[in-house]
Amino acid sequence: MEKRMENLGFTERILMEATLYDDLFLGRIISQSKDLYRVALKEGELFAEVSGKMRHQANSVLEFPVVGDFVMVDRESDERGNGIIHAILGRKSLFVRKAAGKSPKPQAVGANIDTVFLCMALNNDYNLRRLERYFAVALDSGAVPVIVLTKSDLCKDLEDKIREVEKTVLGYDVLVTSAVIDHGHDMLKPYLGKGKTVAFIGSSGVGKSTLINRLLGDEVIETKGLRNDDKGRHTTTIRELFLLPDGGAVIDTPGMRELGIDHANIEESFEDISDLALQCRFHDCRHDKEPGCAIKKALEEGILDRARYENYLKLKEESKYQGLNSRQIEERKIKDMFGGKKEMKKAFKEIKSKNR
Ligand SMILES: Nc1nc2c(ncn2[C@@H]2O[C@H](COP(=O)(O)OP(=O)(O)OP(=O)(O)O)[C@@H](O)[C@H]2O)c(=O)[nH]1
Ligand SMILES: [Mg+2]
Ligand SMILES: [Zn+2]
Repeated sequence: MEKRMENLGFTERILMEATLYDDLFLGRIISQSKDLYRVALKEGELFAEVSGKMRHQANSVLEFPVVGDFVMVDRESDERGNGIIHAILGRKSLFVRKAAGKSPKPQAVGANIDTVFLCMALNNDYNLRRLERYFAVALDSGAVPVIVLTKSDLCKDLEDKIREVEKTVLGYDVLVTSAVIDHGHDMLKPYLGKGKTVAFIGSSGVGKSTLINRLLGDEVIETKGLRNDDKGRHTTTIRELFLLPDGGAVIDTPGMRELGIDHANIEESFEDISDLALQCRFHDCRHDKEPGCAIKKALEEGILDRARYENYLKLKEESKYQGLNSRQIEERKIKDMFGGKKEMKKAFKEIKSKNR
């Protein structure tokens, strides 16, 4: 039982915080299906929903539980009905993306993650610009990103790829795995262990669940076998937390088609570019036509990769609107362009009168 509590990540900090709640029981969210959560407790599991008060008081979807959250529930078993979740304990980290579709709402992917494995396959999934996007979001989550390059058996220029990736993630760890070559998953072991939680994130079909099965030592999660005919179909459909036999917890997530940015740490993930900008002659240099621009110089000399710089600008633009709804984004764009609604109307009037 001690081991189960450790595996569940019930650390000193969490146990202390839990003592603040009388008559409630500590649990951890292991999966979610619509409004119903699966919660693991010291002993056993139960289904639970959030309390009416919590639902009512939530200002954002991020205030609802997500897989990995530590929560306080009102019972130890659901034999007499679903449990009620009354509180979410302080989150150590939260990985947030922008939900797919038209509504730019944030969506939590997982909470209390120590290490987030950003998985990218070394076959046709390989894309440095997408990696930059994942890396920027991960750096803002509070979890430490580690890059996992999967399917190395399908790669012919491994050394070059590793070098490129290492340069892209500025010294963060880069691991190479293969599920075909035995024990390829051993690389991940140093990040796992008692009280630790790791999560796997990446496109569909890169081999996330395959790696997790290896770590679990069993085919717990459905994958597609070694067929590799995975074009466009998703195998994993829910986010789920598993306990590892050697200690610690692991979160599997469904492949993402695209990682929309809600929050990201662009400056840190492109620290090379931020550093260059400090060397521009003018502190408010726009790296456009100004003389003495260090970024332009680095681009010309090939020190800074143009595609990387363009992606930096793109991601920066995208994260500028973080956390806003579509109406707010429109207002912000108007403000950026004209300085405000009033100014926009004035500008339109002027254009109209000129065209007359
Ligand atoms: N050649 C090769 N194939 C692999 C490797 N790892 C996984 N695969 C295959 O890739 C396919 C997809 O693996 P999954 O583990 O289901 O991928 P996933 O990332 O969990 O995909 P989603 O659940 O859809 O997000 C399966 O057919 C695996 O057998 C590898 O290292 N090399
Ligand atoms: Mg999967
Ligand atoms: Zn400049």
